Amino acid sequence: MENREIAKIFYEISEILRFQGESFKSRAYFIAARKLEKMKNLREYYEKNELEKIPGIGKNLAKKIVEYFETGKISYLEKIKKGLPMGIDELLTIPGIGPKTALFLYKELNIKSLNDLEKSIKNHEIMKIKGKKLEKNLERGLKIVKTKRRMLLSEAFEIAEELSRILENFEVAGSFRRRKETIGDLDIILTKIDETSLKDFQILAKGEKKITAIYKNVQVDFRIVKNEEIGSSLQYFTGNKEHNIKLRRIAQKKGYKLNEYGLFKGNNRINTNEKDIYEKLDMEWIPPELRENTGEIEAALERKLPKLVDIKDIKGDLHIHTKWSDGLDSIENIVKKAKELNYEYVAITDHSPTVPEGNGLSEEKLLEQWEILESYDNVLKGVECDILKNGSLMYEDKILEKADFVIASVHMFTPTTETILIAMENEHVDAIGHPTGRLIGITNGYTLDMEKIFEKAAETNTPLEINAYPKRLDLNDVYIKKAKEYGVKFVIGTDSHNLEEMDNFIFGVYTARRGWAEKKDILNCLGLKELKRYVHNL
Ligand code: DGT
Ligand code: CA
Ligand code: CA
Ligand code: ZN
Repeated sequence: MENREIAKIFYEISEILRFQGESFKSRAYFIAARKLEKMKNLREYYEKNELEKIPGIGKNLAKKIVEYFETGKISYLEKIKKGLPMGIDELLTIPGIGPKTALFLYKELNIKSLNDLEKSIKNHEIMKIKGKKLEKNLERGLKIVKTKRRMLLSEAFEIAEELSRILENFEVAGSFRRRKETIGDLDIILTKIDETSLKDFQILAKGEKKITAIYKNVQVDFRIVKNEEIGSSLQYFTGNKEHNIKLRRIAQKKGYKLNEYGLFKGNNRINTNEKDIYEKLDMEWIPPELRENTGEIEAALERKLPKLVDIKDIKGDLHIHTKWSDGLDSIENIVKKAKELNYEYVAITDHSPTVPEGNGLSEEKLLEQWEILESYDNVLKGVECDILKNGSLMYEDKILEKADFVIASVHMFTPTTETILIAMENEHVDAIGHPTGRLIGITNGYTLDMEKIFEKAAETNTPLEINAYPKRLDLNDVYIKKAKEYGVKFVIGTDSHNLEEMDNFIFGVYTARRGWAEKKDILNCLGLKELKRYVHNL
C-alpha cells in the first residue's frame, strides 16, 4: 500500500537526517512515518488536497507525499543520500542496508564503498564485531547489487541460449523480448520447473509462483503460471510498465479487466493467448520491440503500425573489415561466410589511415584491394573512410568516386555537428558510420545536434548507419525513429573485424525494429543492382 511505501521512505530520510545532525527535522519525518504507516485512507486526503489536515504533516511533508502520488518517488531521499559522507550512498544501494548499517560500517570499519565491503566480508571483519547474521545478509546483498549491472542484449542472448539447454518450455519476457539494447534481468515464464534444473542456479527467493535466482551473475526471475495464463503473463511481463498501464486503462474503458492472469469480462476469461488480448481490445497485435509507450498503442488502435523490417528481408552486410586493415580474416573467408548467411552481397570496407602508423590502407593499397574485389561478382568495393576535423574526407575524390560503397566515419577525435554536416555534403559518401560514437557502458558519444544531422541526411540523401556491433548499436532506437520522421534512410553493418562478428547483424535488425524501421527504410533490403543504383543516384 502507498501509505506504507511512503512511511518507509520517510523512515529512511529520518535516519539519514539523524546522522547528519539534523535531529529536529529527523524527528519530524519519524513521527510522520509512524502516523502514515497506520493510515488506510491516505489517498483520500491526497485527492481532496487535505494532507495538511493530518496531524504531524506540515506543508513541506505534504508536498513530498503529493510527489509520491504523482511520480512514485520522493526525490528528496535521493538528494540527501548524495550528501552522505564519501561513497556511502553506494552502500545504500544494497538491499537490507539502511543508513544505520551504512554508518556503522563506515565508522567502525572505515567501509566507504562496495569494494571496501567486499574485502571486509572476505576477512570476516563484520562477523567479529556484529556476528554472523549481518555479514551473511551483507554478502547476499552485495551479490545482488553486483548482478544488477545491466548486460548487453548480445550477452543476454548467450545466457538465454544456455538456459535453453537447462530448461524446457519457457518464454523469456521483459526487456529481452523487447530486444532492448541492455538488459537488467531475465524474466522467464513457464508452467512448471523441476528441482533438478534449479541446481545450476543460486536461489535468492522461492515461492509458489515466483523464484528469483542467479545464474552466472545474472538475475533470473521465474514466474510459474497456469497453462491458460501463459498469454496474459507473457503480455504483462514483457512490458514495458508504461505500455501495460495504458493497455490496462483501455481494457477498463471497455469494461474488461486486464492483469497477468488474463483479460476478463466479469469473472470470465476472454483471451486464450497474447494475440487475443490485443485483438479483443480492438487493436493490432504489437510487436514486443515497439512496446515502449511511444505511440505504438495509438498506432495499433488506428491499425497503422509499421510493418517492421525482418532479418529475412536482409540481402547483405555493408560494413566488414579484413586483415588488409585491422580485421582478422581474409576476403575469401568473409565471402564464404556471407554465402553461409545466404547474403546476396557484402561490402568490404577497410579503414583509411587515421594515424600515419595505423593499419589503414594507403590509396595505392586500397586500389590494389579493389582490383581483387573486382574478381568477385557479389562483393562491393567499399571503404570506411575517415572524416577529418574540418569535415573533409581522408581519401581524395578521385579515389572515392571509384568505390561502390563509401562509409564515412569519425575515429580518434570528437566532431562537431558541422564536421558531420560537411561530410554529408560530399557526393561520394554513401553512409555515415556509427554516427554518434557512443559505446554502451563506456561513452555516450559526441554532443551533436541530431535534428540538424537528420535534416541534412534527408536533404543530401545520405543514409545513416545502424552499426550492429553490440556495444555500439549506433544509431540507437530512439534516433532511428526520429530520423525516419525526417525521411532518412539507413544501412545496417556489423563492423565485423572477424568472421564470428558477422553474426551480430541480428542486433542491428532488432535496433532498427525498435526504431520503427520498415523494409523500405533499410538499404540492405535492396538487391545488389538496386543498391548500386541507389547509392550512385542513378
Ligand atoms: P530490465 O529488466 O530492467 O531490463 O527491464 P524490464 O522491462 O524487463 O523490467 P522488469 O524486469 O523490472 O519487469 C518485467 C516486466 O514486468 C516489465 O517490463 C513490465 C512488468 N512490470 C514490472 N513491474 C510492473 C508494475 O509495477 N506495473 C506493471 N503494469 N507492469 C510491471
Ligand atoms: Ca527484466
Ligand atoms: Ca525482472
Ligand atoms: Zn568504424
